[in-house]
Amino acid sequence: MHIIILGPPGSGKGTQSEQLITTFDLEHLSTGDMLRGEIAAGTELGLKAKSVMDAGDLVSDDIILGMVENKIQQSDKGLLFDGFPRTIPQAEGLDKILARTKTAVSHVIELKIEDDVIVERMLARGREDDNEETIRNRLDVYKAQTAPVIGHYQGQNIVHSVNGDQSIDAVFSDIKAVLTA
Ligand code: B4P
Repeated sequence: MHIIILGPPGSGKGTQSEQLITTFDLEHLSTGDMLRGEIAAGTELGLKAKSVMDAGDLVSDDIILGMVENKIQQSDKGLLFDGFPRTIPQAEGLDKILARTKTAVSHVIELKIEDDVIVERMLARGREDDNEETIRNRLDVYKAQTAPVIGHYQGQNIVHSVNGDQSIDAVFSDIKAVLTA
């Protein structure tokens, strides 16, 4: 079982992923965490990614797909993709990588939540890229580039929408119901 958790920035993808990997014994693949790891390690990739992330834009598809492919090849478990794919080319790239491993995505969980709730949550989180101007840009980028990814999977009947504007436990319980149905 490979699962994708999708949703606007700050919708709680990382928060839900922490519980999901334990309950369903999955490997967590968060492109945001991987990029922050590269920044913390001061790598060339991290240096390139930092200014893009601080502006709330997306890191290039080539960089992301390269990072993800390495991680998929090293894993022998079901994967939880958190914050990836964020563009149609990333979704198409993932299809090709998984086809080479003779596996496929089994569920796409879409977290739904209003912009104003997101802005409030992210300002409270206070990460380096969490100022109001950057957050608003990330929401625009989500609508333009990431929301179409849902359409990419809709034809396969594997997309499930969950209300992200509930307590952390209530969101988790809704996702669990989808995955155990
Ligand atoms: P990400 O690291 O993916 O993070 P995110 O979208 O900001 O947050 P997430 O949805 O995980 O929210 P969280 O659980 O933290 O992306 C960061 C940046 O990296 C992107 O802007 C982009 O530049 C780059 N990037 C990453 N992947 C990329 C890709 N594939 N392609 C190109 N670029 C990429 O929750 C947010 C806050 O809400 C937390 O404080 C949390 O405690 C709180 N919260 C969560 N659930 C809650 C609930 N139910 N109720 C109340 N509060 C809640």
